[in-house]
Amino acid sequence: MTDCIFCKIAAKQIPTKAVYEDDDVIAFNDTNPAAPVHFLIVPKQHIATLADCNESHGALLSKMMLLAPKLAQEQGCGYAEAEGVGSGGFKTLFNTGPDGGQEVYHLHLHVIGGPRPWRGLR
Ligand code: DGP
Repeated sequence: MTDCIFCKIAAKQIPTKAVYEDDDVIAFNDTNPAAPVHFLIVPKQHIATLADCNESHGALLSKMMLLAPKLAQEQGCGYAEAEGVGSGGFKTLFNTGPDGGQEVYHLHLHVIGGPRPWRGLR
């Protein structure tokens, strides 16, 4: 996918500071943050949308979902039940398709948090 901005970021063709990276995924801060903490967890493999995923993507999706609370913790908006409601927390969001507000057609999981108030996402 030569014209895909997130493929270019994953391939290091566009220098971007990663908050996390392994062989399968890269996570980096959103250029248009909706909250004090707003980063994206992005598979290195080009998949356009969540609606393009099937059972073969299960392990990848699981990795992305399980990374969200771990990286949120590292980025300062983690949540631990033991610390009680009112302490920390974050949103996770996949935008899918035009009516889902998707702008970049390369699968990504938004992780959005930090002390409120913040505007959230369109
Ligand atoms: P979505 O609407 O779910 O497709 O959101 C795409 C997000 O990607 C949007 O919040 C802004 C962010 N974004 C777009 N281009 C870039 C980029 O080149 N670098 C970074 N870090 N974020 C980008």
